[in-house]
Amino acid sequence: MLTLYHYWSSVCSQKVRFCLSEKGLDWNSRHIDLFGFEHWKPEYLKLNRMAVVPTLEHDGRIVTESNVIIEYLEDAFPGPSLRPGDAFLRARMRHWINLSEAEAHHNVNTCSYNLRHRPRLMQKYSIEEIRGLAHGHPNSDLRARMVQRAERGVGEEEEAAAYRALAALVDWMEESLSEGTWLAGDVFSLADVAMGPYVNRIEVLAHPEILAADAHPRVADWWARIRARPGFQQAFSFANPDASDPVKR
Ligand SMILES: N[C@@H](CCC(=O)N[C@@H](CS)C(=O)NCC(=O)O)C(=O)O
Repeated sequence: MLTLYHYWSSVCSQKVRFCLSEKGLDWNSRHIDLFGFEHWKPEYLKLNRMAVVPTLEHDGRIVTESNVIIEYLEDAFPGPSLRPGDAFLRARMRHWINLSEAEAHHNVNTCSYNLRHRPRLMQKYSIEEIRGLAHGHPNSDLRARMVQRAERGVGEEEEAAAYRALAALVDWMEESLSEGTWLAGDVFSLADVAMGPYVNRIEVLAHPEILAADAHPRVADWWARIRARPGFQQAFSFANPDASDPVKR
């Protein structure tokens, strides 16, 4: 039995939900309310020491880290293969999986903060409450960043640098897609699963023009094909259980 601990709009959770749908796997949902700090509770920390979603439980065994989880699902279950047969293309696939964490995740998180995360926090808590709550954060680096960001938001220059990094990543995708219909050649793979949720998020951030089809026709075509996949639609149809949340996508 598969149980996924996840949050509806978390890009890393979307990545795993997308993989589960593409593999045709049934799973139980355990929604973790990040803005209710459910991921800091001792029961959850026993599953995920880093206090982040997603976490996968498979027959009582725990797998964390979204990139590790999608490779695990591919290894553990038959069904549609999401890895190219060719060793070089598998290396390219892993390179994109890695870029989804090393480049896309960090920068998308920075660009999402002022627009999406901060208003959601401020709707629920005062700055004093956030300072108090932060004492309970299990990770000291994240604790300091949480207070600093809640107090001041992400700085203009930090945000601009993150948008520049995302634009460079989309340029890189365009180049990669000149060599095949998908990010790792002509086979839909975990590379596309890993990057899809980040492109989905960029589209609702402050600079969706990063994705403009005139400058990036191959990325635009790839994104249309990703969105048309039943697996993507199923994974992204998971509804926000909190109707009061100002963020809708
Ligand atoms: N490298 C981790 C990153 C996980 C991560 O940062 N998850 C975010 C949601 S996308 C989270 O749980 N954030 C909660 C927090 O920062 O307090 C993975 O890929 O699983």
